Amino acid sequence: MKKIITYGTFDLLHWGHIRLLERAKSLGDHLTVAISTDEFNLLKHKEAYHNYSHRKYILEAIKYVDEVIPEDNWEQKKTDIKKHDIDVFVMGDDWKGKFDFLVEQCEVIYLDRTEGISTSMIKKDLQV
Ligand code: C2G
Repeated sequence: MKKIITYGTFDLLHWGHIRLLERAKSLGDHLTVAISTDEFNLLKHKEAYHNYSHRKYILEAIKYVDEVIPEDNWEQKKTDIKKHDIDVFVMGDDWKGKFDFLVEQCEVIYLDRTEGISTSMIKKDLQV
């Protein structure tokens, strides 16, 4: 079984996220998503509208997602890849190059980010 992993906050889930998850899953048979915890989001200078447990609940309902685990820190990727026997690490290409150090453990693929949608755009457009 070819196992894929990706990481993110996935707040206010939108079609750009779904397109990423769909393409990530199409690379293998099993997709694990590591969702940033609320505490880790603070380190990322991000404040999610939905808390971790609600973002996890939403992602677990997505047909492309097989498992959701917490992302607590920047350093856990290497151990995650080993622990979950991951074959491919996937991220949107806004992260291009940032995780190339993982190539010693698994394939690293950056997928093109979906233009025209983002969580911050949604928040801005909805501001009254
Ligand atoms: N994404 C995308 N297109 C968009 C928005 C997001 O392809 N229009 C992708 C991002 O490139 C990322 C994933 O969706 O691969 C999740 O995006 P975020 O929730 O913004 O994740 P981020 O804050 O970038 O966290 O350790 C890695 C970090 O946790 C990544």
